[in-house]
Amino acid sequence: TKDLNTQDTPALENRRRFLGRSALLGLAGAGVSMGLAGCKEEAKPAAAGTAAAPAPAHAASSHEVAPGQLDEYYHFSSGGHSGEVRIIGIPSGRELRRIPVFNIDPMVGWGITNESKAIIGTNPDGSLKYNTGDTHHVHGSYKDGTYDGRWLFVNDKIHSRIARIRMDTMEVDKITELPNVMGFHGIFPDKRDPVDEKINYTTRVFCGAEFHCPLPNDGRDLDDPSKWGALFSCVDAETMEVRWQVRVDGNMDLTATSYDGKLVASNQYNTENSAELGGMMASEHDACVFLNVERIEKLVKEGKFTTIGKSKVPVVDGRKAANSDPKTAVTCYVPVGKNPHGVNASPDGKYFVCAGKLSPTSTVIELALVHKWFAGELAKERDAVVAEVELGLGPLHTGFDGKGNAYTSLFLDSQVVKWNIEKAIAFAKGDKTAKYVVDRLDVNYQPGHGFASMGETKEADGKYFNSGNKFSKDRFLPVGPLHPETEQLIDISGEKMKLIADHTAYPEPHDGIIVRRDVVKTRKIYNMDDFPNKVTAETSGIERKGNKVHVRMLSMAPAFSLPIIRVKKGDEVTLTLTNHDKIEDLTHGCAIPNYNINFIVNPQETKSVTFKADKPGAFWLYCTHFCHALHLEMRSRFLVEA
Ligand code: K7E
Ligand code: RUQ
Ligand code: CUA
Ligand code: CA
Repeated sequence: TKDLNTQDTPALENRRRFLGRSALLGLAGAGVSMGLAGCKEEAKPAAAGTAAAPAPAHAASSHEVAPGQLDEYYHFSSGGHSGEVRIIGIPSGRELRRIPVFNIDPMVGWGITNESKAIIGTNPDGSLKYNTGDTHHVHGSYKDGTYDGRWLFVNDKIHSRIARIRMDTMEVDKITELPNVMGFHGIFPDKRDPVDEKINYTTRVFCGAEFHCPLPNDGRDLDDPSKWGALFSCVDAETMEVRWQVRVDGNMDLTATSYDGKLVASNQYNTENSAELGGMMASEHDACVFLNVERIEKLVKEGKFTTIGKSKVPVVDGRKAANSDPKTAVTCYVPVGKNPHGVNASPDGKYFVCAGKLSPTSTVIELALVHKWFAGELAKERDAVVAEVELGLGPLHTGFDGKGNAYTSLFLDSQVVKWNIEKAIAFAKGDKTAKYVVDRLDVNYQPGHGFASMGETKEADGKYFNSGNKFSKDRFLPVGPLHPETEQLIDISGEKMKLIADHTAYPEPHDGIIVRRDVVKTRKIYNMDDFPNKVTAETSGIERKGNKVHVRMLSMAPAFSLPIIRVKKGDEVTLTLTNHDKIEDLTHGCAIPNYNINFIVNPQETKSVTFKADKPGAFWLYCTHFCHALHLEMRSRFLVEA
């Protein structure tokens, strides 16, 4: 690209030399193999004295969380194709909890109990519709530009579902499948209403679709990808219903919302609308598409939309051909560096940063200028770009410290680069003395997402930065061909970044948020009355209606209320269990051997399972969760008559 700004440091040059020719050649030719080439070169661990040599062990620092001490932050992390979400303490790296979302978790009984199955979604025969998921991005609901501690939202890239986690119990309470969408990747809640000044909190969640597919995807147009399309979706945060969709040109990767609530952005690496790898890399520029929420909702209100297939969700046309007049357009396609991955909004609300991936640059787009374009006062979309500066090879994601600095991950260079946004803009405007690169830090290895403490809120505090690395190689004890991932914790409070810890993660976290601990307010125990099917001492017992048997039982350490549960072979058994213990942390489990039943009930919680008693015999229903000195004795006889 002609308008590429270059500002390199000697350190980067050394590192590139080490990375070897293949990666650079790959980049020069926009080669398909560039990503792999970078990894392969660095996989030779013995290159001592180079940037990739293991960092020296760090002495215990002030970041240590001593036994009995609590962390300063919660890190809510996606779990990738494990389908879950994790909660980690920062700075300790302690894994505090796993939240099953799209996966099955026998520990809590997620995907096993009737209640969790109803949330995940079932087939007419009661079996789960899906039991896999791919979570990439977790984001919290907002109020006044910062987290309100109410909800987390997370995407499922495989089956295009959005899940909501209530933060008082850290459990999923709703899952919605997006119609006519494939590869739902970017997700971001809005920060305020686009019109109503009084609504300063999250009411919508936006979802980008990465893969084109036939519309509707019912067997038509299989051999004509030119007819396939990608839809951007808006989900109501409260009801979790899909409010509307917009058909765009090109695909959508990640998503970010503006602090003024008016615009939402999605980076596009396939503006070519291609179905093939080569075609997706054909253009010199791709785009960051901005969607005008107020205008879209006006069109929906006026009935100016279509629907697709069986879906009743209004679909507005956001393609270029239908949006040539900026003053009425619902979409603005701002050209950015080739095949970008990632778009992030700066905490001051002024900029959106897109990273190039196949271009070594980061593009800074000024929100006010995008607004100007929508007002018909900016000549070209590209004029909204205020800087496009070189950072290094394979830039992906960007975090912010709230002090005007951005931190971009460089996948190929295996670095995090700290750069100053205003200086980058000054440099791009012609001030070649403006040193925008502040610092570089080698990470181990190949970083994906990087994110800072409170970095996606107005309260970005510039304390910690988490680098989610895709390869750990030699950083941990070998555990077989499959390695853990490395989450590296970086102290960003000073001018220079300081690597303070290597934390392991089960594959594969992508993105996360680091939230101040005072934001999160969880319940100590459940409220029994929140469960309409709760079992009390009065209702405990066995009720038969034909071959349907309802077993109502309660648990109180160290016993279940029914010592014997007798049914007949062929009965359909529903077992409802309420934990009557009120002591915080006193959880019981319920497992039935040979019947594949396994779940827990927390204090004052109720859960149920339904299954067919198809195996005659005696089975010990036992407590799985160590609860009492007589935990092992906490069991009942489940007797199935032949
Ligand atoms: Cu870069 Cu899905 Cu956010 Cu992974 S995506 S890293
Ligand atoms: S028993 S404390 Cu299996 Cu040793 Cu659990
Ligand atoms: Cu109840 Cu163990
Ligand atoms: Ca492209």
